[in-house]
Amino acid sequence: MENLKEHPEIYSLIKKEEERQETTLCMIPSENYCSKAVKEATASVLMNKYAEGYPKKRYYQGNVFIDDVELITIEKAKKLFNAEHANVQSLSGSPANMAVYFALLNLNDKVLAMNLSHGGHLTHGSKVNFSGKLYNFIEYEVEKETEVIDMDKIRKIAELEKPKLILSGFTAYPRKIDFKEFDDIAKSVNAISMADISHIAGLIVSEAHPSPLPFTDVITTTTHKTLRGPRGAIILCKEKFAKDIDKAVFPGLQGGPHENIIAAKAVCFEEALKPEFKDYGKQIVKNAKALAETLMSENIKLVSNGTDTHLILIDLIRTKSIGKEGFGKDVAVALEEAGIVTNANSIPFDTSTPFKPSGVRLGTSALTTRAMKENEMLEIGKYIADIINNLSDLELRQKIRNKVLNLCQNFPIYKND
Ligand code: DSN
Repeated sequence: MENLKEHPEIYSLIKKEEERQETTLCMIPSENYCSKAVKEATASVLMNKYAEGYPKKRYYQGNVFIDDVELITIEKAKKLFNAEHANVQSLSGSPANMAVYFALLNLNDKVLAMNLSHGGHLTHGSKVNFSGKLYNFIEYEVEKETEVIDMDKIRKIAELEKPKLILSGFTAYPRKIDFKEFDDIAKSVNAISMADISHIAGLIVSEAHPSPLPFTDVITTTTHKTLRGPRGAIILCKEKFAKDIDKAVFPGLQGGPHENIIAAKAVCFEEALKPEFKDYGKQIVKNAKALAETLMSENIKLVSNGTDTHLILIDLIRTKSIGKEGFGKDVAVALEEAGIVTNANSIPFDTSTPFKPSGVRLGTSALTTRAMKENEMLEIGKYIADIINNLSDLELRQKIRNKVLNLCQNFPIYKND
């Protein structure tokens, strides 16, 4: 970053952020550390080029190499996910979901999706989001007893409501998703099946979670979570939806695609096609299970009592040492002081507000990228439990901070590559 030194304010903040990432444990389940190759593609001269349109059908000259970049990315996306069609231009997860709705729905059409505080996403029909304002979203939820979705209930809602689209795929749900059953339900009521696999795409391509392909009609995914690529998204679909999806992305919603990011997506897909990525995805789940077991053995209550994925949701209301609603943020702040970066999150049937939620969301994908395994999860699980079970002990946070620093030094992200 020699040239960036001429811009000292930004240079020094980037250096500080680099140091923060190296010296803390990233346990936000939607984050990861991309490879140096992904970073290099992102920072390349492809940044300079306008390429409105699609390969071989551009509105600007000079796209001879850019066309190849995008075509290669499309082919790799199709191969990685076993998809009929891929649009790789979506800027991120929300625009990708927006493009699907714009392509396949009319305003006010009925969509069946998961409630936000039960694990859905803002773009899955939240009232404060364009999705909830423009379309008629009806919701399913997890069961109170098991905190898992009941497919029979979802089928009944679908039969009664006859939605035009049924959406699966979640942002705060620790359990396996039965995409086949979702698709069957959609087919039985003549609805389009859609899966937003943003969180678990890396697990799917590692065969650590069943895939919604090739049977689901439309799939969206971000590329920067468990998939470990650049910040962005893609849309995969059956050939019969391809034209409508492409038209919705451009010219419907977006202008010039970010071809530097598209190249970085190709690098990410190439990395994910390698056999070692399968080991990575499987290790993410092993790590999450080890962490979940440790937390539960230390009397920390987990939503659904465990995990099948990369994600763990702590229920602080039913964790004895807290036992009250609204403590998610306090716990997330305490953990950050100890160098463990998580996020406060609502839990199913949360009695508190989204601004003061009662849960904490954890994930193991970034730590697994650092080559941490089950032993490290046991250690980190104990640190997390100690902090939660002794929330007013400021000295303890500092002691754990030092241990976390040591752990980070032993598992560098970029420094020793
Ligand atoms: N912000 C993402 C997450 O953290 O799950 C979803 O968009």
